[in-house]
Amino acid sequence: MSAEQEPQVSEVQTSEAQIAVHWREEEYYQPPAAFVAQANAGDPDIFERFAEDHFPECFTEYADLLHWDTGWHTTLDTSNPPFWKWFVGGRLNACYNCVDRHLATSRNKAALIWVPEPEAEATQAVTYQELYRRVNEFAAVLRDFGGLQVGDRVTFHLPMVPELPVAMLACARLGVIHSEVFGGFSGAACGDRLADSGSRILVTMDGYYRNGELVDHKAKADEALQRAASLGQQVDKVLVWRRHPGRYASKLPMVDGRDFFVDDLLPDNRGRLVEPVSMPAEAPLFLMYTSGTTGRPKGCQHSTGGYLAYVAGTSKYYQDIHPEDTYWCAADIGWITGHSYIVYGPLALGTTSVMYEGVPTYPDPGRPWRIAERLGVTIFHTAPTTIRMLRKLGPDEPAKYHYRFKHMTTVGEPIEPEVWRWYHDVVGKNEAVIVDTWWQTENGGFLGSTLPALQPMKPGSCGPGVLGVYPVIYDENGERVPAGSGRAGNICIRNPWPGIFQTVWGQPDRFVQIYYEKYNRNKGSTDWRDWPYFAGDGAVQAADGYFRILGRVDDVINVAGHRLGTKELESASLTVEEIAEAAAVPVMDEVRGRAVEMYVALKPGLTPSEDIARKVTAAIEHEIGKIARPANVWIVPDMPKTRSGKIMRRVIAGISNFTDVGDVSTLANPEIVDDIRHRVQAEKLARGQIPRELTSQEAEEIKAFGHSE
Ligand code: 6R9
Repeated sequence: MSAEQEPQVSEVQTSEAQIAVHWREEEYYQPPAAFVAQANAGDPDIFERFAEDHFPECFTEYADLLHWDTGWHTTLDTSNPPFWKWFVGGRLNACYNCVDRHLATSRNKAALIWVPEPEAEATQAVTYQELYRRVNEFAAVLRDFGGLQVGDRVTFHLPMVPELPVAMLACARLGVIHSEVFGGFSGAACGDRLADSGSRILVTMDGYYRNGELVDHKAKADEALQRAASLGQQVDKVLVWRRHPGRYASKLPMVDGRDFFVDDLLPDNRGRLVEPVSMPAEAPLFLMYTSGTTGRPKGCQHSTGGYLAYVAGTSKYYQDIHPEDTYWCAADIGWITGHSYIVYGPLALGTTSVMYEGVPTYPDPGRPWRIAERLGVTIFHTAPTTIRMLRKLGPDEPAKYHYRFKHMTTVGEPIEPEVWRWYHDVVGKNEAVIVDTWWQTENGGFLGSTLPALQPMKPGSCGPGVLGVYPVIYDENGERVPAGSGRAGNICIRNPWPGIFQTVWGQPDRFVQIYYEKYNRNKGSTDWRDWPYFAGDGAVQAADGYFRILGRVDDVINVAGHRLGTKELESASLTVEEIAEAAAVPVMDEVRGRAVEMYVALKPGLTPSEDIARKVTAAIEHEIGKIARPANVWIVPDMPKTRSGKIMRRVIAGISNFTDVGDVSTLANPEIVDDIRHRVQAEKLARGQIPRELTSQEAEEIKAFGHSE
């Protein structure tokens, strides 16, 4: 890629299969000299080391960052495509790599610094030595009291507390596969994941602070177990950490013989040590569930060796983590970003990783900057939705605090160039480099980004493929869409990389079908070149090789960086007795990027009411969680449908966003469109939900919505 290329004006082209995208090219920002001088990846020589003709051996550079009990004999085994195996023959333990091996040099250094939400409560520094103790003791509990063995699954439903990384690392120590469900998800959503993973143990917490309130979290456990049981999964034990040991914060009683306080179990395990189990590189380390086109969540299965090598390598070069950095990734560990870039990557490198319990704007939008100032944070990592919120509520707050970031990350959704510039100028005080990192739950680590000292930043673009990763844009027919053509298409990765997930837990056919079938050239081939990975995102590549990600091409709505499946939202709505049909669509939202709007049609003979709309919202909160709460629920007389009876989501998405609904002449009931439009748009205006004008890119997204049906 050549960064010096003249900014180019994209052409507008339209075809059935491709979206045309046109916008102003943004200007480059160069990394500050002070950053370049100290960067881990400062020598352009690195591009040569990771050049395509050095694939796959280039990734031994990442694997060499780890301690291996036994070396590997095959870097990449492609014999059973697309189930790639990395570092075959190698054995290691992820917990040993993140904890034990740092003791010799850094036992007194903070591994984690935990900031509770209540500002009066003291910050907790957990040294590597203490982490070692806590992990060992909890591993003893899991093994001896929980009866867990290598390969068993255990589900966590834990908030942002140090007990979460402790529990993850304890599992890793035992070779037990952890599956953390985001704490904000409902009990029902947790139950679905408990059942899918076949967990016999749930680890949860009584309560945690959020927005100034001590949330009763344990209340969700009963619901989760009930749901799991209804799906045929019996959970034997619930291990409950207490937010304040000895003081139970939940209103729900503990169930005798089933629920146990962890702080009651630990004293008997004081000082116990558990040998780290040496695991094959390709043994699963954890599952992380994500939404897709159908209702059933997908448990993305990540490996031990490939995954850990990949997050360590990308943390070193892209996060530029040095052992003496204080690194704060403000994501939730309940998402992949937290697994890779709060826990495994930073701890593998022996740095200090900051965790914050609560809401970034609590008690005011200066909070993150106070934390950064107090702890001397040097690297800051967050999502556009948080940046937008902090910019809206406290645009001048960063200037009031004396922190200095050398590096900042944005992840999870496209960032608008204006928001990027506020992040750069105000949060970064014009002295921090920014990396916009594009990747997914399935990927383990970054796929698209700039190497911070060596490639200039461009607001709104993530950059080129990362080291050793070769993205490409294909059109619907599998033809390559050239860089600089101004045309969008489906972004794919041509080659495997060590962080790629191994399969969808229990659904290997779905793994192949969703991610590889579309562009596979030859099913019998064991050549990785025939198996491009289909990411499910639309993208455009500029002439300089930088990618701009446009968003999902499947039926997934990205709300505040969280993937919500339309089918999950719709089936939740259908649990309301009065509802006959439901459709979920995205609407543009100033802070969250996208919000959800639900359209529902009632069973015959029923009259629309506020009460029914409220029930739909409650059902979604119950089935998924509050993050999925719809902005509006519209009860309509009928859905716009094709002659074959399919709901045309793009039409209602157009109505919700006040954009062109496109051609409706082929609908079975075209007359309904105007009817719905008048009702919905009049009501939105009455509610003060005045839409802003969409960018051409956003308008294209709405037009394409639901096209995968
Ligand atoms: C890590 C994570 C993945 C989806 C992905 C894409 C969107 C993530 C992005 C981005 C534009 C970025 N996405 N990073 N879009 N620029 N830097 O977010 O994983 O929760 O699985 O979401 O998020 O649409 O496909 P996940």
